[in-house]
Amino acid sequence: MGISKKAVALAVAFVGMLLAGIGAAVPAQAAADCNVGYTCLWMEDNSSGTYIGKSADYDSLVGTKLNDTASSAEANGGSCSSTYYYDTSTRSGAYFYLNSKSLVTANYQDPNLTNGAGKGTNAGENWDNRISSYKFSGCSS
Ligand SMILES: [Ca+2]
Ligand SMILES: [Ca+2]
Repeated sequence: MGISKKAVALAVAFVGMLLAGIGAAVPAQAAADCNVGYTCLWMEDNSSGTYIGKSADYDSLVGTKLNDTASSAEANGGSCSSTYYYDTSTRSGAYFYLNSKSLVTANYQDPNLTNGAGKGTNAGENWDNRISSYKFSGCSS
């Protein structure tokens, strides 16, 4: 009798924990926030889907889920006025750039890379599923 009562109590506690977990499992839309100091890419349009935020001065996206899959972008350099995005993994050739959201406050995001993207020489091209590297530019030291 004692044991089965204890088992019931444990089961009730366990279900309670599960329910609490379900309630807490709904995440805030944190991924849509591109924090200061970061450049951000999303796999889908409108800053949605799989997300990556990068704060290094430059990097290749090869080996990440966002290599050749990004469909929207936002730049928010903390001390760098823009982010350049390249088709190649070596930061050369065709590119476009976005300004820093916090420093320039204009032209800092593109919600749909299909119909042109940002500014720069190749800004009028289709940049959907194409970005393979980036670098911060216009940095103050
Ligand atoms: Ca995509
Ligand atoms: Ca590419």
